[in-house]
Amino acid sequence: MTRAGTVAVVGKPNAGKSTLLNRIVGQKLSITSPKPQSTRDRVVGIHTAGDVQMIISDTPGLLNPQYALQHAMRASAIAALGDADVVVYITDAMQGPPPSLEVAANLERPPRGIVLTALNKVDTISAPQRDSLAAEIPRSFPISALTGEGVDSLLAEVAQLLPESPFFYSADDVGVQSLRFFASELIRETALEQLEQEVPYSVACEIEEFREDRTPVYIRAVMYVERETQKQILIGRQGARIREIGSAARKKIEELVSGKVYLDLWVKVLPNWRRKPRAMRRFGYRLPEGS
Ligand SMILES: Nc1nc2c(ncn2[C@@H]2O[C@H](COP(=O)(O)OP(=O)(O)O)[C@@H](O)[C@H]2O)c(=O)[nH]1
Ligand SMILES: [Mg+2]
Repeated sequence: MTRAGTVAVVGKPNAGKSTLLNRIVGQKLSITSPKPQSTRDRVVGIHTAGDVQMIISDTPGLLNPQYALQHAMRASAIAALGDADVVVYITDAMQGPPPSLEVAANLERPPRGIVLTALNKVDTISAPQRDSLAAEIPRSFPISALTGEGVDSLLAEVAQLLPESPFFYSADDVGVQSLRFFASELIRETALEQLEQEVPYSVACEIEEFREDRTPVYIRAVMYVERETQKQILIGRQGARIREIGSAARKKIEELVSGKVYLDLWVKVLPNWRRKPRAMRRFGYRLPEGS
């Protein structure tokens, strides 16, 4: 008899959702960043151990949407939440006792699945603080997505709660999204690392060509920004910034495809794309129904 089901990792921006997904699947599937709102759409990881298979969705941070892209991000998180057999509500333990998921996510009703609270970043607080916090919050698990502490206990509980079911994926699958998707995310992550303040939030990455049949693998990608001034920043003095982003991103993509890559990276302006549903769809961000 096997168990299999869906798990949604949800929580506020920067709580450590993507770090937790990567920890669980043992690979860097989802981009992480000290800057909030790095995850824009769900990233799905598969974790199979023994007779249990978890299909885990990392989601964008729950926040009050201000513009179209944030509406799409919230909708993506809410959809994953609604689909899940088990919800892992992840909070930053440094911030003390969290509000309930319903309050944090502004939900009208509790989700269908069972909610476990993961009190993350316990590596940043003392053991007594950790223990009293865990005692205070029902069904909570003190963890550190960064060090791995407590993650096995959390997973053991999740496993117990999943329904009896055949596996949905083969036992050695880790991700389900395309190499194109992961490559564009790695380019965006590199832009987040190398750029200050508002600019990286305005970056969307589109893969125009991905030729795996060539050696090195040929990838042509465009980073779209919202304004001409952002384009200048992204390109940098005499192209220094774009070259650095390109070279760092290329190394990450080479790990992903286990081979040499030629990354042909461009910058273009698409004015105010984060507020434009059509532009967002083109970048693969799904808008909530009816918009
Ligand atoms: N100290 C500490 N930092 C963490 C932990 N988990 C995540 N972080 C950091 O918190 C930041 C946000 O993490 P990320 O996974 O991108 O958060 P997300 O927005 O919820 O997906 C990153 O700088 C992570 O390295 C943890 O357990 N301990
Ligand atoms: Mg994230």
